[in-house]
Amino acid sequence: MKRGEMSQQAWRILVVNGPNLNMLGLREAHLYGALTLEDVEQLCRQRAEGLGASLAFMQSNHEGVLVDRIQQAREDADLVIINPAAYTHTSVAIRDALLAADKPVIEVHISNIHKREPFRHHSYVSDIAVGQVVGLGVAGYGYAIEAGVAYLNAQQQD
Ligand code: DHK
Repeated sequence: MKRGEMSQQAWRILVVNGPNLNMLGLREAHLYGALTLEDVEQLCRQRAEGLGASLAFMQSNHEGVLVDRIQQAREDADLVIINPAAYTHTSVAIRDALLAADKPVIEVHISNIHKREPFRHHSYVSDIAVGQVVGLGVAGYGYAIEAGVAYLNAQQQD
């Protein structure tokens, strides 16, 4: 049975959030906005539901916890949407976990990392991702879900 089609199994989307994103709504509102992580989860659930996809949503401040959950995506997800936050710029382990999961990846950043400090310009994820959504605020998570479902549907037709 093919996923992502009416009356058949839904695409399974995993949304992964890295360190300090639990502080959304409190931290540096000029960069990250006023909405909380709970608001982001609700936005993601609504968008996924509208597209007939299922959603798992997680956040951790711990690299190993993120690695464990990403590895699990090999079995329980069709697409990984990830905002690795600070680990974007440091973590070979998260990159390797994404490669091991072997699922399409979309990278999200709330702020425009390319307009910020030089150490934020490099991402360990971007060259293994289908694409990036950067600098469009938390709305970027919704755009990533839309783009991800479109990508999965297109892949299925190939
Ligand atoms: C979030 C963070 O916490 C930073 O460490 C990244 C990213 C940028 C974001 O824009 O969502 O550099």
